[in-house]
Amino acid sequence: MIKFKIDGIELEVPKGTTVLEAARSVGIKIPSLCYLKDVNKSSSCRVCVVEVGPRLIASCTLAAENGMDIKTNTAKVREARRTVVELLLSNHKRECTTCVRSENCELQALAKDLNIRDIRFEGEKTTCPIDDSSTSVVRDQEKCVLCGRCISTCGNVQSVHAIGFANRGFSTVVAPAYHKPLSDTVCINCGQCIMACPVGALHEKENIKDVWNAIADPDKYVVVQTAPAVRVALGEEFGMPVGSRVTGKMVSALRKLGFDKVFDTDFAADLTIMEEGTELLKRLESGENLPLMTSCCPGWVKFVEHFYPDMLDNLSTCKSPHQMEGALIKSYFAKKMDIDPAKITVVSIMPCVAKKFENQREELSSENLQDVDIVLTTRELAQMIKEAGIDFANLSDEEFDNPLGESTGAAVIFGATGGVAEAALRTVFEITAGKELEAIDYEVVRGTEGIKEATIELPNGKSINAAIAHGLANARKLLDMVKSGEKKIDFIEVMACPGGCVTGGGQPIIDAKTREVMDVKIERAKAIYDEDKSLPIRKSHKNPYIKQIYEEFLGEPNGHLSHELLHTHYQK
Ligand code: HC0
Ligand code: SF4
Ligand code: SF4
Repeated sequence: MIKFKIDGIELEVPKGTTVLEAARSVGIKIPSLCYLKDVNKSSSCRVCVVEVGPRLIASCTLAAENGMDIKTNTAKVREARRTVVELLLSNHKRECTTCVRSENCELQALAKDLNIRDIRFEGEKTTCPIDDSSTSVVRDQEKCVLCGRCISTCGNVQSVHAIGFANRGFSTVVAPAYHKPLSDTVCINCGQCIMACPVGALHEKENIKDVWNAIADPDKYVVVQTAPAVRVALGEEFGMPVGSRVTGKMVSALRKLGFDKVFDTDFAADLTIMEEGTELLKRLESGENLPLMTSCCPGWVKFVEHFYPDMLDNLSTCKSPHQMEGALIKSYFAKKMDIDPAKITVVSIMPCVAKKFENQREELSSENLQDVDIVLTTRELAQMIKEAGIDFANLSDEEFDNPLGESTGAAVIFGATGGVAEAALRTVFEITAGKELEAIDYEVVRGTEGIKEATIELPNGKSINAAIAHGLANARKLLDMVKSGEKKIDFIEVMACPGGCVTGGGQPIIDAKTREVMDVKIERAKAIYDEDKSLPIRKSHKNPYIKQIYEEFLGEPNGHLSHELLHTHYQK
């Protein structure tokens, strides 16, 4: 153990602890900007300087040593921090009142805390065109503070390396290789860089106006659907604690916004289990294209396309649930209601920015109509609710519309890593057993371990080796083990975002300080599993509307119409 002093307080910490971590552990507040727990330690911004003897040193990379006497609050420290932030602001596009991150900006908060009222330095400014080439992520280098948090996320957490530092000195910017537009790179659109960015330099491609226009158009029938993970995060945008469940209020808000029908992506998640479960049993039988890999995360699908094209046939042919839901809205529902499908606009509310890429893929349309027309993130929905002046916190609970709004607990858990696998196991196990099963909580596939494995013995004497990865660096490790023959796996679930969709790139942004004291993916996942427990039906094949849609319309899982509407194929 290391013994040392910070501001006169005697501390004992394990070797390797940084001064910043030690100080924060006893409630001493040291501001920082580039530091992001478990992701980025670069000491590039110098905001976290402390006094060590005669020197000022960045505390985020300074390991505590025996006998140190650290001072965090001297005139010299305060002045140094103020100078650093003023210099950052002197080369920052300061359009705070109209910035997408206004009031949720770590630079703005720093300037406020440090009482910066004017900027002593005015000089050259970085000029760089906005890169809005991507369907999902917009880059504005004139707001970038060069903290490197996005680069570390893309490289270390996702193992994608789509962006890095380019140029030198004052000309340094964050950019893809050869300054290519982001759309021309291996970027898989996960938006985890947005979640890491402390300022407004990275944000989602906004589609709010498109939705207002559709709602205002009398010729359009506008249907909305909501992803599993949105209901456990939307409340945070209205000051509610992380992990608040706001399903009923969300439905109520969507009706007030003017949508004609409010459906639930969870219905199609149940349907995915029927389709993908059947596909798994068939592949286990034939031994072809194993392991079966889930295909509901568009970030993951694109990752396979870029980095493991030889494994494309292993992906499930199922479209992702919100695409299935869109296809059914424009076929089954349109027919039931006698509405021309071309007049229907399907809007998906997703915790995800990759879904803004997915809905535009040619592989995901039926009869020349896009399954889903517009994708909004959880953040964009919150923005619309605020714009409409809806008092979200005081809304009463409302129910989804039917027939495409009824779902089970198995569908809700799709939002957390391991959820798709657990939902599939609940159904596959019971179908193979041919009888009702009580023990349906597969704890072994839950939790935040990067790679999880489970062998499930089926009642018919066969077994399934399942593996689950979240965060693409983990997925890469897993696939490499499968390819080398080190692991024999039958079923793989991957979600690109660490934690799964609960912490997707479209969710409310959690600042670095909060990320230090709380694991947001755990809190939101808890809410997801609580929602599952609260529902009367918790297995996809028990959803009465799923039974009905097969009887009335689809026929059987993996049948002809299912293949036409609900499945696709990704090609090299
Ligand atoms: Fe997900 Fe989904 S669970 S990808 O993570 O499968 O975005 O929440 O909507 O489509 O259902 C995201 C979340 C979904 C889909 C579902 C799946
Ligand atoms: Fe990297 Fe994901 Fe950001 Fe693309 S969206 S640059 S893959 S972190
Ligand atoms: Fe989108 Fe979920 Fe995949 Fe993240 S894990 S890219 S939020 S689908």
